[in-house]
Amino acid sequence: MPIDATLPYDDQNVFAKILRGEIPLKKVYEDAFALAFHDIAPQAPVHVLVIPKGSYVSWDDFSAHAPAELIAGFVRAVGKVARDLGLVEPGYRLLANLGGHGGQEVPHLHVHLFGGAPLGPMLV
Ligand code: IU
Repeated sequence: MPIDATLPYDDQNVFAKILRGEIPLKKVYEDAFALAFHDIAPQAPVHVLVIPKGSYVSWDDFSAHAPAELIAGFVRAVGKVARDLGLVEPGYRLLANLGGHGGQEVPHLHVHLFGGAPLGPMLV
């Protein structure tokens, strides 16, 4: 069920629990700015989620309100994860869903990193 991305941050959302270590995860990478882990329902041979450390509902919330150091650190982390997974060549896809029309289901900003096979054209 897609979320309303205009709602305040819910600190009981599943990724908040993952960040607090309350739920197990298949960790790929962690630093001061970001945590990356394997999606529980992968839609590609490689399907990793990268989330910022902090209470941000969506890309809109994060881009408007996060401190510049966190934004830079998060962006660097996303790139590093893809590089470390060996995805730069042959390539990969990044995706962030937002709100109802975007189909966002978890109300903590996450970037999907897809790779490991030719992904074909974007459907939308
Ligand atoms: P979306 O962009 O909010 O639609 O994507 C949420 C993703 O989070 C989706 O791919 C789920 O499979 C994934 N996920 C997860 O990895 N672990 C969980 O506990 C839950 C969802 I709930």
